[in-house]
Order: sequence, then structure tokens, then C-alpha cells
Amino acid sequence: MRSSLWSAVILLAPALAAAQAGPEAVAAGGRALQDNLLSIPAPVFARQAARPKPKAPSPALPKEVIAYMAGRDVRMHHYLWHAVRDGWLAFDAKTQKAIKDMGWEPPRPSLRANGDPIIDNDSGEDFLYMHHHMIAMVNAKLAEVATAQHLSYAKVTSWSQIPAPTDADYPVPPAWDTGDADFNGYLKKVKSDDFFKNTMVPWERDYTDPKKLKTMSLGELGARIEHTIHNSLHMRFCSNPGAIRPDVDSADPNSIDAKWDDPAYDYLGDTYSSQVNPVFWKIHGWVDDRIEDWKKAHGITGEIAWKGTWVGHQDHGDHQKGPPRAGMPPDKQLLGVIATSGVFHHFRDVRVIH
Ligand SMILES: [Cu+2]
Repeated sequence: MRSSLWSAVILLAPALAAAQAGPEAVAAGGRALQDNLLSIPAPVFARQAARPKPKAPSPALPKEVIAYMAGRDVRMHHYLWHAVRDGWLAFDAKTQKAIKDMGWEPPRPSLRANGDPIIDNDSGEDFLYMHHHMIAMVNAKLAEVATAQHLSYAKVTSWSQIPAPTDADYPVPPAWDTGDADFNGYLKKVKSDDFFKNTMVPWERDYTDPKKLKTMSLGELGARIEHTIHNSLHMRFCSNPGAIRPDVDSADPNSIDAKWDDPAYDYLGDTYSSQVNPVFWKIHGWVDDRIEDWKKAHGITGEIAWKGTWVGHQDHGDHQKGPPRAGMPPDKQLLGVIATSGVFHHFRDVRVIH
């Protein structure tokens, strides 16, 4: 495994870093988390009491893990990571320079300027690698909570198969009126039984078929998964969040209102909130399992020689002195740079890949 693994884990996972540093650090991390929670203002975000919630997946994600994922640091990191590599080729030169100066230049963009996915530059490896380490981060937190509370849920368990429309544990939440006709049409389509049968099942078959996997690089597999089944799963299983966080306003580019940090904002259709939702870990568990399938198809038994290991800004904080400072400047400035560029991508911007 490359040495950047450690910096990746440090960057992504204050909890994991703390867990590796010893029990005192874990306790300190827990206190910091509590302090963080206490500092969240009274929920401004509507809790949608009237909205039917889908049945909670079993077992439920512990509230400590949800609160950690809902923290601004984790939200901001996930949002910025996706925004920078999706938008890179659509940003103008000035925007690219500003992002580069902040240390956030993505080595491999994921989309062309017109929004088409790039499948031959190994950015798909970045996608698999970064989310693999998000899973490591959550597993560290789950293990910590499970030990403290004697719970059995100590590790993310993936979907072994994409749930069928009749699945009782993971029913597809209904579409709703988003106020946007195109978005409404997209939601209806991606949530339909027909889409499952004629689009998702063939994707799933392809990405688990050793013969097909043998013909693909890991980067190509990652990119194909990201821009087809992964994006669609986010939107198929999203529920009406009551309100959707708007794209960052270029008139007020340095802020995202604190109301969007409420743990109740766990909308799967937004990179700022998706990881707060338990279903995110089912989707990404399934995605992560494809790495092993690919290794098997290629006869790889040891470590993968990763080409794409980009996890975001590499110079966060001082690893010697303390946890990374995700969510702090320069991330706030980066938010402003992206908002001013006006370039935004969403999970629903799925393109067909041939
Ligand atoms: Cu993601």
C-alpha cells in the first residue's frame, strides 16, 4: 500500500487517527464530538414530522456515527472532494489557479467540461480509493461505539445485491414534487421498477461479471460505477428531505447555513449530506466490494498498485500536532471559489456511458 494511505486516513478520519493514537485520544475525540454537537444551533432544519420515513435499515447506524458524519468537517470534505474533481475541466483558468493555490487541484478530473464522464484517466480509482477510506473511517467509529456500548454492529455491511423493488427492508422511497419538471421526471424514472429491471440489473450484472471485469482497468471500472449505478442508487433511494440545500450562493459564497448541518439533513442526493444517511453505507459497501471482484478477475492476490489515491487537500493541519482542519480555511475559501465559478454537479446529472 502506498505511503499516501496514511495521510489519506489522517485526512479523512480524525476518529480513525484518534483510534490509532490510543484510548485517551479516542476519549478526547468523543468529547470533541460532543462539544461539536452541543455547538450545533437548535435545529432550524425542519424535521418533517408529517413526512413518512422509510423503515430504518436494520441495524440502525448508531447516533454517534450519524452525528460524526453530520459534522461540518466531514460534510465539507465530501462536498468539496466531489465538487472539485467533477467541476475541474469546466472551471475557468482563474478558478483553477485559485484552487491549485489552495492545494486542492485534483490530479485526475472525473468529468469533461461538457459533463461527460472520463473513464480512461484513472479518476475512477480515486473514486474507489477515497470512498474505501471513508468506509475505514466509519468502521473505526462503529468499532469504537460498539465496544463502548456492547453493540454487535461494529462494521459496515454492504448490500450483497441491489435491493429489488419488492425488498421489504429497503423499499424505494416515493418520488415527490421537487418544483422542477426535469428533476421530477428523473426521480420518477430512476425510482421505477422498469429502471431497476432494464437498467440497474444489467449494470449490476456487468460490474460483477468476471469476464467483463477482466477487460477493464480498475480506473475504468470505478468511473463506470461512479457515473452509472452509483449516482442512480443515490437518487433511487433518496427521500424527500423537505428542503434541499441550494447550490452555494455566489453572492454569499463563503458560507453554508448551519441549518444544513443538522443530522436530520441526510439527503442522499447531496454530497454535503449523503454520508449521514445509513443507506449511503449500503451503496458504498456494494461499490467497495467490486474492488475485490476486480482483483479476483485479474488474479491479484496482494495489494493493489493504486494509481488514483487522491483524497483531497494534502496539507491539512500538522499531522504531528493534531487532527486535520477540514471545514476550516482554506476550505471556506475554496467553497467561495467554487460558488463564484457557478459550476455545480449533482448525482442526478447521470450520463449514459457506452
Ligand atoms: Cu462520495
